[in-house]
Amino acid sequence: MKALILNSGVGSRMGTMTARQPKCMTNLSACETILSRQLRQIAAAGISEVVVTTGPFEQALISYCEGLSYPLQYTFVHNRDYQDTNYIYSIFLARSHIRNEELLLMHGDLVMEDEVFRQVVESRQSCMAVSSTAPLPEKDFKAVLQKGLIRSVGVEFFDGALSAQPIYHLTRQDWQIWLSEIVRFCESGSVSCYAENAFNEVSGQCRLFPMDVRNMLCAEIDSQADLAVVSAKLREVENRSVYLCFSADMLHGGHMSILRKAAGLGRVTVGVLSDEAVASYKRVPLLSFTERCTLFQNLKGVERVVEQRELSYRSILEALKPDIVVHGDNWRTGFQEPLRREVLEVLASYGGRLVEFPYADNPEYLALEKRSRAELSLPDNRRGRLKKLLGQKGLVTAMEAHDGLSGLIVENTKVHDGGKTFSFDAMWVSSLCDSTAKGKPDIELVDMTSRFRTIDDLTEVTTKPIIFDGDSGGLAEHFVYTVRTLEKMGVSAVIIEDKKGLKKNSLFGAEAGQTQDSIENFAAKIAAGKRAQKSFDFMIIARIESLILETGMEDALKRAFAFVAAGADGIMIHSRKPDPEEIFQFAEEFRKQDRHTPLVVVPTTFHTVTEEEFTRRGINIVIYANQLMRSQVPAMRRTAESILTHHRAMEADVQLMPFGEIIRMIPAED
Ligand code: SPV
Ligand code: MG
Repeated sequence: MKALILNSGVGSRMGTMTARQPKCMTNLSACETILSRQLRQIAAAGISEVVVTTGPFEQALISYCEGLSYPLQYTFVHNRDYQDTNYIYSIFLARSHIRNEELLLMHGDLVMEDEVFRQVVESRQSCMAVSSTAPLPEKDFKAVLQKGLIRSVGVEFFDGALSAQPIYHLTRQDWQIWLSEIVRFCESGSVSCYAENAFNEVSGQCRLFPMDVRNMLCAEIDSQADLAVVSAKLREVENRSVYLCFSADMLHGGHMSILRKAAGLGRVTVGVLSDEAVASYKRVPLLSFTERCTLFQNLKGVERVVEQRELSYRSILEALKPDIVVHGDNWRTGFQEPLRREVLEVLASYGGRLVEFPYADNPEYLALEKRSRAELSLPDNRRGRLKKLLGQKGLVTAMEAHDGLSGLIVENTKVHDGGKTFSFDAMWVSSLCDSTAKGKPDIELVDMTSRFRTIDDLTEVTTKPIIFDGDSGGLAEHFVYTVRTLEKMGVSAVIIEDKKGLKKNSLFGAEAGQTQDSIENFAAKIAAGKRAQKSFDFMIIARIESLILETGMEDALKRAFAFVAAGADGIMIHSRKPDPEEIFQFAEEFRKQDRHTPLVVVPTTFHTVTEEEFTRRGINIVIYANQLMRSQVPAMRRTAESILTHHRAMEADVQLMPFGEIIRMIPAED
């Protein structure tokens, strides 16, 4: 695309300001003239060739353009008869340079905000800037529309017309039609009228669309009074505060494009979403919050970076009160729709506005996101994430997964509520559910090789950190190998319980004839595991069975401190009472002496306690140890019974999910 700027006019209404230089060299501010602003906008849009028609003070204009050092190639076309002709004749003189081109045509005294310029340049169709909100000017251009297209442009139209500004984006085809008519006009001596008179003759053959800029700044400067008004409006525009929020940890063209557009609207503040908020609705960011802040701080056009703690914009908007919030239009539907509604409500409360740009759904960007997920699933990356989460979050939640499919449910289930998004942080590979899925009792009968296969199935299709239920850990001599294998597989933590002999599930309690290991033995096993560990971030968590086996609170606490001293990275305290009191008491006593070691609970029986209360009681990890399996068993049984009862499948169908939906949960490799 080429740009054509018409600068042959005398600008007599500017008084002394045009006595020694052309009007386009009039200063809008200390560091910008009308022309330098236009050329900056042209260069920023990636247009490299500019044709400038000149009139008075041609040499001054040429030197000025060249002195600006924009990456632009200029062609200057002088209209010697500028006193006696109009710009239709200047275009005629320039015709050989602009024939057969897609053209950006603009008057040299036009000042517009970057957003107007961008919209005109990026239009796919021929267009002219109009305003549906501006009052009709007495002497300036107005446009008359017919069937959504511009039919006539001139100063003489009033009825049903819109205020119009002479900046056009013209397709090669439309421009060819108009230019031919300009040539015909000039060759027949019509050189003192507007180029638009020629357009009006052929507008029926063109498809010139109105580009409604409403009350954005787009104005010609004809007089010193115009200059004062436009300069003031420009200052206002450039001081407008613009806010947009990013969760990205990898920047692509789509992000740069929306940032550029935002910068065209004013001074940009970027909100960087907290790690926790990003993880809740998308995935754990590959770059930490601080790194992501640095990324944005160093981008051109970003004036300030702030933290946006939650997905909801309410508190940040109430604090910053930006004039404009910018967002992609993809949030008009789906889970972000309530967020958008809230933004509109807050903006309305103080007179701000929302500007939405088309969302870039580029397959390359989707591929980048896929690569990030793949990155997250790699062992080295996944392993350390539990420790990181513990550092970032008040409470980490883990849900049981016993095969690839239940892993996908844990990975992808999200609940959107009140502008927040909730999802599980981690996966628990339960010995109980892993055994049950195989129809086996939970007595360390399913051997480690088989348990590792379950982990393999999970790591292949998910990215969330894994906490492995290591039962008693077996012999210390075996446990050291288990630790190494788990680390290698990218598991984040193993929890081993202080039992010995034939281990039974804790929910059976002391009646099942279970025996607790001695403190010394178990502490030695933990210490051996810690010595064997190769990576820095793998965690060995000691599980205390004293409350299950009813050996008392004192014993539980004594063990906890001994196991921490032996190197345990966390303590899991278990109970099978519906009343959470003994868990709370343990946490309280433990925290008196140890404020940092993570505490883990499995609230299967004491399920009334909320996550919020656990957080208050000093708990760090809540494991939902068996709920997915317990929901699948009755569903399967109901279906089996229904088919046996009715001797067909139809009656069961209402409770079944169509397989198409199940398949959609399974990631496809491409
Ligand atoms: C498991 O899920 O296998 C556990 C927790 O060990 S519990 O069943 O509560 O003992
Ligand atoms: Mg278990």
